[in-house]
Amino acid sequence: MTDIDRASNRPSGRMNGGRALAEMLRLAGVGPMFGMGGFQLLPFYDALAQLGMRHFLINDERCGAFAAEAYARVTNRPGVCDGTLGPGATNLVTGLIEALNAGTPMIALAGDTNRGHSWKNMTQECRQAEILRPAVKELIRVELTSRVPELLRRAFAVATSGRPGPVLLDVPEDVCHGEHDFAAEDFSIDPTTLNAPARRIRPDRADIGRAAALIGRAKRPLILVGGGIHLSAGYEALLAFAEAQSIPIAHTMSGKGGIACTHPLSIGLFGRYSRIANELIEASDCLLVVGCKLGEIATKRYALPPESIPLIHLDILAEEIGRCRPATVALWGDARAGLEDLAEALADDANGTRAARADYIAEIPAQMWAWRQEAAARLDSSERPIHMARLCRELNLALPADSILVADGGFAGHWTGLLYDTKSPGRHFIPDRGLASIGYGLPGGIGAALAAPQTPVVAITGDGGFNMMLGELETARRAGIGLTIVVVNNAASGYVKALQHAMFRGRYQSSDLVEMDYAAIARAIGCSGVRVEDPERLGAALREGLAERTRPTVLDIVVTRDPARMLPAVDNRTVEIRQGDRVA
Ligand SMILES: Cc1ncc(C[n+]2csc(CCOP(=O)(O)OP(=O)(O)O)c2C)c(N)n1
Ligand SMILES: [Mg+2]
Repeated sequence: MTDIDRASNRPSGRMNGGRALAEMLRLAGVGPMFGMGGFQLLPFYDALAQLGMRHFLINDERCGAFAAEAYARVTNRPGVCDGTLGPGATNLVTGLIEALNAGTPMIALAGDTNRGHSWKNMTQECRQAEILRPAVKELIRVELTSRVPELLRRAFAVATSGRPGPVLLDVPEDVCHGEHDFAAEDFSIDPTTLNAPARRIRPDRADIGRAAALIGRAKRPLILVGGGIHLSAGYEALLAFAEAQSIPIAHTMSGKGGIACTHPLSIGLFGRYSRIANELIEASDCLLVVGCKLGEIATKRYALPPESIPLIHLDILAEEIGRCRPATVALWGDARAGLEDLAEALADDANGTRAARADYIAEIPAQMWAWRQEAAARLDSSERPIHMARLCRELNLALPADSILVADGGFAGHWTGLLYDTKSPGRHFIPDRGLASIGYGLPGGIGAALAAPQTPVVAITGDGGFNMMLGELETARRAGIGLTIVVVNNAASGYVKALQHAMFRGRYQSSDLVEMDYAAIARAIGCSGVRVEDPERLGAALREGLAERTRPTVLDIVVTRDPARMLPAVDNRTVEIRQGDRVA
């Protein structure tokens, strides 16, 4: 819909607050919404029905927030979810914090008490604004029905500007049910605020000059990318800069897909788990950190990178720069804009620089080859129960370049973060590293599948995370989406069990799950379900799932039950990693 269409399609006249909310979201062109109704927001639901807008009932508001969050990641447009007064609103908290920490644009609506009766023990009344405020970038309380369009407009501006994030609109019952005479002019929205990033800022010229000088004279520079590269959609700028300057790129879990993992300049994951990247960081003489917070996992609990290496930090949030590691040069700005400016500043010497770095660049494929040789036994393993590395290899083989893999917060996310290879730049790997809650996989997969209906979407989740969300299989079935859900069935809260193995000599407490057949459960809900115990069957099962386009498929993958072998590598919080220790 063009802006003109939108403008000519403005409503006017007497309507309630719920209708005004829906009309504004319609003008904003939002995608499918996720929520669970309650009395307060019912006028909004009624308006959605009348306007023919897509809204999915979810079985837990947390999942609605997760689904909207994943939708936003795939589209860079704010995802929309809602919850009713009290428990509906409080159930949104986890998903909203995921969005807050990951910088994902979202609009959440929460019904609140009728102000004529607030503070008189209304049913479900709680101090929800206070509970939700630290979970969002901005909480906007709507006090007048007449201000609904204006404040929703504000919500979009906040959600997509600067570092994107979630905005919660707290809507009292009487505001939602109350009526107002609206003029057509009330319904306007700035089209630039409908996508993130709404606006781009460029780093200071002098800072770009200082950074370019550091990079220009470096012999072994490296780029470390985080999730900010996706928020900025800076893929072309990153690739152009790295190729022009012959600089390899390492990524965090969130930054995976900044360039294709299969690109010769990609050195894979760095931080807690790494193929070859950590060693290359140690040997680097200049690091350019792009859109990355340098948090605990990226830095192996602040052990990386060595303080002696000059570090340039490019980030949209000025206060993130220097939080965990002093920056030699701070570049405050949009990732794409900053990379473009650096490329321009260094363009004249690019040919000479590439020649000078030829030997350095030649090391990368050789090191990657050596790593692959060392990891081959695990990647090709035919052992039963299935080896996680083998599962990752089969995902690499089966998933086409345009597919999206959504990874849950359990150890499946770490395994795929390390071993899954995206084949083109973009949002092809979506892990919930904002808050790393388990349970994101299935609802995240729902949001991603609805955002990209033509794209193959696979969600990988632990059995514990899947148990949390089983009800959402009903949502996925009802939505009729061809989502493939890979359940890593180890009959355990595996990450916890592995840590108990490493730290408490195998004294396990509350880390075992009942052995279950998730394929049978899926079939009972009307989904397709395939249980896989033989690694040779993995490829065919994945292809079967990808081919199913109208209902979800659950692949129940029986993997190792040995807690000594559940993690992709030694966790440096529990044991010192020594030379020669295996890294998957
Ligand atoms: C909501 C939530 N609770 C607890 C944790 C801590 N945690 C991290 S991994 C993990 C184990 C999850 O089990 P499962 O989903 O089966 O994954 P596995 O590690 O077995 O692959 C737990 C409990 C978490 N990340 N999120
Ligand atoms: Mg498990």
